[in-house]
Amino acid sequence: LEKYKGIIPAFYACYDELGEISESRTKELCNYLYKKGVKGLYVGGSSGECIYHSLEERKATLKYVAHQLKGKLTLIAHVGAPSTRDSVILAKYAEELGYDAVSAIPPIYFKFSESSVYKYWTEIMDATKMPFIIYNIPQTTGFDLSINLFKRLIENQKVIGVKNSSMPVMDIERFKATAGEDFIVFNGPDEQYVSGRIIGADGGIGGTYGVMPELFLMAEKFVSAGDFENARKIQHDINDIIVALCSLNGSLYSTIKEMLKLNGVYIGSVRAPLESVSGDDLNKIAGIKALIDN
Ligand code: NAY
Repeated sequence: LEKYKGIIPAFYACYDELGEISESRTKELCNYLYKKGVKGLYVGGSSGECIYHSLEERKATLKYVAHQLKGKLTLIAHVGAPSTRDSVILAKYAEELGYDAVSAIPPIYFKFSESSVYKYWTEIMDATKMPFIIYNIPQTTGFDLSINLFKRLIENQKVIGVKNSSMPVMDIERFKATAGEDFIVFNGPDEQYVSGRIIGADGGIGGTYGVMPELFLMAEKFVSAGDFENARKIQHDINDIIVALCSLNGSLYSTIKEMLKLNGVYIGSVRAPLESVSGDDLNKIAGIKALIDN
């Protein structure tokens, strides 16, 4: 399980000038993050704008990333889709491509009972031989993974981890305490990376790692070394940056993509209804980048 322990950026959707998924730009972002020294990539999740992509587009992104980085980085495919059918299709495709693990949010839009969610995740697991990582993100899905359901799920040997994006860091501690040492808990909220690690997370998957991988890698280095004083300082800097990133008029991912442009990485903007940064707020991008560079 060592290959899952570390900094795993949530991969961004890469578009061409017309807003279509771009193979060359997807590969360019792969190379950029690979050179930064991250542990792996979480492909097609929230930051990947997966819910705005067709099945074919999601397959394309999974394929381009695998072709570029398979065997070089730990690759986790997020396959959660509105229907179980489509989630299973994506899981099988990720297995064909050689991904290390699959992961999924619970089903969305309607309210689902714990038994429906259990069934959904189990059907995805049954579809392949791959390890599975539960994705708990109650603030966007409205479904909060309970310890009872968690206990039922981890009876299945395929479940090797949980990516926990709920805000209480205590949830990380509870999942870890319930599942034991041979189980990976990923910190979800980037604003709490250091606290998540200290309370029991083995690493993290995050939407802002891609724009400041150096800072998260440094935070991780300090936490691993037991240097909490310095880890806390880096987290403080990270949080100033996240607050600034979230203060502009477009979506967070649009801001992040504008910042990447300043680093020479062009991956387009975001797909509507997500909004692009516009007007005067575009002039603030360089200032936020300066926060990272310093
Ligand atoms: C994914 O699947 O893309 C992620 O892992 C992103 C998780 C993000 N949470 C939400 C609600 O979007 O990384 C966080 C988030 O961007 C970060 O904490 C900044 O708020």
